[in-house]
Amino acid sequence: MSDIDTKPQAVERTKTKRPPLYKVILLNDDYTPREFVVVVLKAVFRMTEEQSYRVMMTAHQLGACVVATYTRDIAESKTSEANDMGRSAGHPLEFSTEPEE
Ligand code: TYC
Repeated sequence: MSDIDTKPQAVERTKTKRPPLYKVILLNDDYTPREFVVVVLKAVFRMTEEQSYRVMMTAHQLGACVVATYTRDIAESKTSEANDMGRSAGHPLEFSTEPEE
């Protein structure tokens, strides 16, 4: 028998870490028409009429609502796209992005 140690000396692992996620939050205001908020949610976040209406009403009643979570780039670009739609139409509609806990 030879003295050579043939046991594997280390287990090699490839760890694929999930990227941190960011929430997109819809904030309530007193002026943007409800229907417009629904239009933006459907267009930018690909939600159905029912999902959009529910998210809009939650923000309307509670002050804010998490729309969805994405990787940072996507959360930020959807937030600007949605804010641009509000601004272009002359509404104070506001979305913001924050890291998920
Ligand atoms: N509060 C608005 C109104 O009564 C509607 C609205 C809902 C605006 C949700 C923003 O995130 C919002 N016209």
